[in-house]
Amino acid sequence: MITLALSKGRIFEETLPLLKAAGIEVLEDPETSRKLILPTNRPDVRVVLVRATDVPTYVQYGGADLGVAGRDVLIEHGGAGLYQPLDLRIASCRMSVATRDDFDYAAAVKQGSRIRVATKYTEIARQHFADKGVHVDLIKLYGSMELAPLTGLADAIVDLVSTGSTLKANRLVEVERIMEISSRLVVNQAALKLKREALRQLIDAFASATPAV
Ligand code: PRT
Ligand code: MG
Repeated sequence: MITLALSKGRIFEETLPLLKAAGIEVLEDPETSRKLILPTNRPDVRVVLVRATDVPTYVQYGGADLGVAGRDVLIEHGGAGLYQPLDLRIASCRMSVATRDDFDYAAAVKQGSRIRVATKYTEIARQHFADKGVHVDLIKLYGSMELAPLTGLADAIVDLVSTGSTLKANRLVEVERIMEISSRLVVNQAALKLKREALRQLIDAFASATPAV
């Protein structure tokens, strides 16, 4: 049996065409089914639904043989025990710094002031500001980051931006792009040895279905 870990929503939706190219069809819709283990047309392949941030953990400890996770999630997780053979170029967005439109971020950086930054992505933020030599106080949040600058909790946020409409709706502006984000295939290293043939086939099929840069 091969177990693939996916999160509901954009990653599931955008992985479906890649699975299809590999001859795999998921037999139930996660939006209507309450099942957490979904069968496929291949008796030897199943999909497990987990939180996006739990995908690397499932694959690391062998709860799944492989999975699909955002670069953001993988950096925050650390990537230990994971083989990352392929950038699938799906669920693309960018990691950015955003502030209220009346906050002068460039001036604060230039003056060397301590900046309060709220984020769910503390590892990416820590590395980014350390590389820039900017002093920050990081405030860990688990959601609704956009609210932090509006309430005075923080001067800035580090968050994912796709269309920019969430920032706009909250009168925030993107002041710095940190990195481009897309989702990768991650594989359990022990499984890669034990189920070599089957996993290789799957990785190759995914690679063929992934558009070149
Ligand atoms: O939602 P939940 O709390 O269950 O988990 P999650 O947010 O970790 O999962 P999900 O499915 O929302 O995201 C999974 C992965 O998709 C992330 O790890 C990213 O790699 C990728 N991705 C791509 C995004 C976005 N685009 C995105 N736009 N993840 C989140 N967003 C959010 C962003 O945080 C912000 O709130 O969408 C909002 C911004 O979107 P725009 O279009 O308004 O700019
Ligand atoms: Mg989300």
